[in-house]
Amino acid sequence: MGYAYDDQNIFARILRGEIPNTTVLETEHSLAFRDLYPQAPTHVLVIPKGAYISFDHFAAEAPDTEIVDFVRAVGEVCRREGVTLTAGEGFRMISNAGGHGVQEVPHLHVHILGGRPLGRMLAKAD
Ligand code: DGP
Repeated sequence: MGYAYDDQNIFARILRGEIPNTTVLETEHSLAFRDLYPQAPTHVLVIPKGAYISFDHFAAEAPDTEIVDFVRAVGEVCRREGVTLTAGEGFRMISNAGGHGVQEVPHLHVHILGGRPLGRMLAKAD
């Protein structure tokens, strides 16, 4: 079974300019903007402009140019937010996928969180 992308998801609508966002960085193939419900002083979402649901979808089907652009965009956001190991105190990247990953928006996004100690990676499972 292939990947079935829903082009009515919120981030697709942001990419079409139908919903406003607070942009941190825009590149040829990627967009980074602030999470609406920040969980840390830095909470930025980085998304590819292409129609990919999840990281596995992106890794399987995106051209190399889009993958390089996306990875570089993540690094540049970290630099701009001052959370790199050269200028700051570090960060966490999270990319939720599917039901077990508790993904709410079915367009690939990486959360970049930082600006405070973030605690352990996972809370205990329910
Ligand atoms: P996830 O569970 O990984 O799919 O997280 C989706 C994130 O998207 C969540 O942290 C809240 C954020 N979010 C949802 N709707 C909007 C929106 O309209 N604008 C922005 N900037 N963020 C949103």
